[in-house]
Parts: sequence; structure tokens; C-alpha cells
Amino acid sequence: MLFFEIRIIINIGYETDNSKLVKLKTKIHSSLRTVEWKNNAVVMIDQTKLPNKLVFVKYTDYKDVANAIRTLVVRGAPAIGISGAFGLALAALQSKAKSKEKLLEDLEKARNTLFETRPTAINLAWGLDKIMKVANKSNNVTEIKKLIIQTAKKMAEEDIETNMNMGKHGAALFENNDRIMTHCNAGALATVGYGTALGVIRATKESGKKIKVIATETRPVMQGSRLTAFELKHDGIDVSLIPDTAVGYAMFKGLVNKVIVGADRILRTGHVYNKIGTYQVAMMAKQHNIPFYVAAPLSTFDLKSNPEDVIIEQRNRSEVTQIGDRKTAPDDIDVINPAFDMTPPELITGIITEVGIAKPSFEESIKKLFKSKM
Ligand code: RUB
Repeated sequence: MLFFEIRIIINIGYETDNSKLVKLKTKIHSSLRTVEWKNNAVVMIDQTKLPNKLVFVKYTDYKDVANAIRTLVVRGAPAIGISGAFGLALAALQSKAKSKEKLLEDLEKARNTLFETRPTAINLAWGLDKIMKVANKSNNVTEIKKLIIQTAKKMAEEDIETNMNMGKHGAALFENNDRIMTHCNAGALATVGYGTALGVIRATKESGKKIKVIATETRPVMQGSRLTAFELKHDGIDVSLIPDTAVGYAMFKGLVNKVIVGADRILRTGHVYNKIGTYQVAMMAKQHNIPFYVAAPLSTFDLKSNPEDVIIEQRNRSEVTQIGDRKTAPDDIDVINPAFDMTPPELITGIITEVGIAKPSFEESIKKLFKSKM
């Protein structure tokens, strides 16, 4: 596998240490990019190493990008959408094709390899299809290569802009002294930068309101403790970490008055697919009369599928039977390890997007949001 580990780059102000937690000198959303295109290579933060080490990996082979998506080096719906697009840009550069037809064949093969890595987040298909459309419309090999790279870079820049706009819309829903629960990581690390749900939290804080965040640890991959707690703490946002099993306790005790999460796929009916455990959080919020918001860009919407069409990714049993190298379950135990679940629309108060907020009934209001974009 082609990659370099970069331990210290002074000009963007971070440092890493093998034994201690990573300490950053500047804000994550303004100083770091989760994934970017640099000198004909894709550079990304290896999120499997956080919060102990900040390691940047650099790929020049699209197959390594596919592997990075599969193994959660990069994760989070918008981030894997952009990584897929950059993966295709690498595939175009790698291709030795002399004709447009042959190059399109090579790209189609790369598209399939990248697409098969993770089935639930629709953003991956969105990123890949957008690039394939550009390739199909271009005239020749040189033009395809140039336009694919240009488009993928533009998509990455637009991702940040989209998140900032989502933040502006969403911040209006939050008030001074709100106590906001979030699940998994829908932050700068799940996107190119700034974040979706955490983008709204950032924008709320930037608007001068005082807020407190309660982050769930998000078993079994711990995106909440490893990534959300890390991100918010480094950016100076007041955050407390709780075990997933303390969601009911925290709501019952009044430690939470609003919830916001991200999404991996949203159907036209307002069914939301997000990290496993989201459904439980939403149910518990309903029980305690706590508003439950979802923040996601329009690229996370799948207007064609019905709930029965959506594939829920099932992940490796070892995520559940061990912590690191230590076994935490009997050998040969049967394991069910879904990575996502579905939250039905009746549990959702509002869906925050870059063009506005969808409210029940979702089918009509989602339609309106898409119309306003055209
Ligand atoms: C990530 C996950 C996140 C959404 C956030 O799962 O479920 O909550 O992707 O997306 P994984 P967004 O870590 O397994 O990829 O940033 O669009 O809200």
C-alpha cells in the first residue's frame, strides 16, 4: 500500500506524540482538512488513529482510497462522498488509456471498486456519479482528466460552504444555555471541514450563545469519544462524554434539552439512516419531549429509494467481541453488528439543510427544499 506517515507539519500548527493525546494549536475546523487533493494525491487524516495520534496518509492509487473508506481511515457520509470523487480523479491519472472509451471503461471499474466499500451512506454514490457524469460529457482523454480533478476539488470546497450554510440555518433553532446531545461524529471529521450537526453547534456558539454538548461514546467504533469529544474539546466547546447507555439517564435528569445528529441517508419521506443507536436516542427524546434535529446536506438525500431498498452495513464481529486486542466476549459467540439504523419521521422535529429546514410533514417540505435549489 502506498502511503506516508507525516508526524509534524509546523505550518498548519499541529503536533503528535505516540504516547499522549494529540494536542492542536489551532481550531480543527479552520486548520485541518479531513480530506484534500494535494499535488496529484489524496491526503487524509487517518481517523482510526485519533485521538492518540494525528497521522496524515497520502494515496496515489484509487484502490488504496477504496481500502481507506472500507477500513474507516476516512468515514462520515460527506467525507466519503468527496473521497470517492478524489478516488476517481486518481483512477483517471492512473489510467494509460489513449481513447475516451477506454478511459471511461477504466473509470467505471474504479467506480465499482469505490462504490462497493460502504453501502449505506448515499453520499458515496452521489460523489461517484457526479464525477462519472463529468467524464461522460467530456470530449477526450486530456479533458476528462483535467475536468475530473477540477470538479472533485470544487466539490470539496463546496462541502465546507454547504456546512457553513447549514450552520447559519440551524443556529436559529438553538438558544442561549441549551444543553445539546449528539451521537456519533457529524463534525469536521465527517466532512471536508466544519461539520454538519457539529457545524450547527459551532455556528450556534459563534453567534454568541452559550451552549453545552453531551456526546455519546458511540459503541462499538467510538466515533463519539474518539472524534466528537476530541473535536469539540480542541475547539473550546463545552462537552461532556457519556456512555451510550446513559442517554435515558441524561434526559431524565434534565441534562439535555435538544438533540442534533447527522445522517448517512435521508429518504423523501423523512426516514433518516444514521449511526447505530440514533433510533434509540430519538425514541428517548420523544419520551422526554425533547426536540430531535437532523443536519445533513442535500447530497445525503435519496429521493428514489424506499426503506426496504436501503442496505444496512453489517460490520466485523471483532468490533463487538474485543476492545483493541483484548477479548470482551466468549469465543464463537454469535454477533449482530449493524453500523446504522433507521429513525422514522414521526420522531424527527426538523431536518436542517444548506437551503433551509424541513419540518413535518416531511414529504412536502423536502420537495420544497429541492425545488428551491433549482
Ligand atoms: C458516520 C455516521 C455519521 C454520519 C454523519 O458513520 O453515522 O453520523 O455519517 O454524516 P461512520 P453527516 O463513522 O460509520 O461512517 O456529517 O452528513 O451528518
